[in-house]
Amino acid sequence: MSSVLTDEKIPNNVNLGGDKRLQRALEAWQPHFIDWWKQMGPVGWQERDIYLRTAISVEANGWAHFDYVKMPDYRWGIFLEPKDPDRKHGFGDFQGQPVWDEVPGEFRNMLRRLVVTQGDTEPASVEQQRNLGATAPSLYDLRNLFQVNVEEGRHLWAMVYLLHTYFGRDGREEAEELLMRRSGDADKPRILGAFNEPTSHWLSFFMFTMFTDRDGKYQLAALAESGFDPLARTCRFMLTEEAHHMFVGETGVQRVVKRACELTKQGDVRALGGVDLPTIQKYLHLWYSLSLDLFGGEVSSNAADAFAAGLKGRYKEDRYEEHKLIGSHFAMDVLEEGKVVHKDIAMRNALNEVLRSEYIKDCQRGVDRWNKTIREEGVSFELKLPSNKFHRQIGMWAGHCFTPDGEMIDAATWQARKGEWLPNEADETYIKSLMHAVYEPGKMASWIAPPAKGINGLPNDFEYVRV
Ligand code: BYC
Repeated sequence: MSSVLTDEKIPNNVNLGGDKRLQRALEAWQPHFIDWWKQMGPVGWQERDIYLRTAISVEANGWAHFDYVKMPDYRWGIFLEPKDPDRKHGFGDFQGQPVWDEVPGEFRNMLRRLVVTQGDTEPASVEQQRNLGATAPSLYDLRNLFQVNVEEGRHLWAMVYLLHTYFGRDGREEAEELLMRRSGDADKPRILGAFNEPTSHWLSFFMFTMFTDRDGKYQLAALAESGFDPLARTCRFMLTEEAHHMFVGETGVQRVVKRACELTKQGDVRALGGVDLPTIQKYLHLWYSLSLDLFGGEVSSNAADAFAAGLKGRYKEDRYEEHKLIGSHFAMDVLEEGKVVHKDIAMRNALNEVLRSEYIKDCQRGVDRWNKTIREEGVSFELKLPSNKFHRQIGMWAGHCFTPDGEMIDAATWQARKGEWLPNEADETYIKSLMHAVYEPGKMASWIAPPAKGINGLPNDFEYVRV
């Protein structure tokens, strides 16, 4: 099952050649995907050699192959973790029963919605980032951008495989729709909010890969627990690739922070061509709050239903002792008659908030590492995650105004002060003014420190993209 057929049109470890109908359907979708990639993928660079990692198997020690490749020739493949024939439902109403290899009729719509929502984010992020190649701060960063982009393309393939294999005609139609929606388009936007926000410069790209890709980690981890086994198996392997995306984000911001500190010690950071720490804080506020929205409403019957059906679990379900969650509660802040109160909510209905709480802890660990850099540089400043109520567009806190400290304020105060907390037009203009491409191997833009080490053991001045 885990052997890989790389000589086929679509590399895979799912014995695609053994199901001619499915193979034909996916081979028919493939040129549509390539058209979409050429039309909506990275602008320029398509004919250049990029030093990329390609997934070639799911073996822990050797799943990736590094070489120069032109992006449209990237071998987007279908890889699922090997099947465990004894695997049982780990949670929900079917706990202890054998997992499903087919979609049960009564949960078909719910499952399709989860797969489509997950799938939609992948091409969306590629669209959001398509112009960034023109202003890359180094060849190292340019290559990382394209690595993230091609792997988001592969994650789209992962979801399209599920749609084609398990959802018949509707699935094939959904797979086409995934190539039709467009990030930020007023008429046919991407499904989730953050995936319609512009990622128009590299500071936003690094914040996006830190915070929004990290939502991906938690959502994929919750789906990796699924009792629909093909979904669990594909998400497990996607998580392997996802780790690099968050690395790009966390270390990207860390390098901007480091440079900000170096320049702070020399004088006025902006006059010296850097991004000052207060501005970094504003972009942190923005992308963190947009990413919190991606967990859905705080109290959600959708989340309860998906858990009950065994389709979407908690982060690392194994860590918990109880897996049915009937009669248990989660203590959380809720809004009642315009006031914030702390209350017990039925656990199944609170599962979006439970997952969000795990995500918040993970984000805090990253911010702690950035603050360690600031301390090591001897600068007095602390980056902070804002309250989970700050600047929310989805869920209970949407439509109400809160400061980054979580204090409720009226709309007039919000309007008057939001420019202190979120990037304003002047900040955007300033950050964009810094974005000039640096394409000389080993050289970095003025506003970012070099990485600690290169890719795959190579030096920083390796020609990661053949310009
Ligand atoms: N924007 O019950 P509710 C990634 C809708 S990122 C717009 O509160 P639910 C990646 C919701 O659809 C991970 N609409 O929430 C990262 C529902 O609509 P309907 C992506 C939203 O359903 C970087 C209504 O509001 N994966 O992989 O429990 C680069 C009430 O919903 C939003 C997934 O998301 C929003 N933010 O939870 C590349 C996993 N939030 O039904 C990739 C699959 C909610 O009333 N998706 N709504 O029309 C899910 O598990 C769930 O759909 C959500 C929402 C967690 C997103």
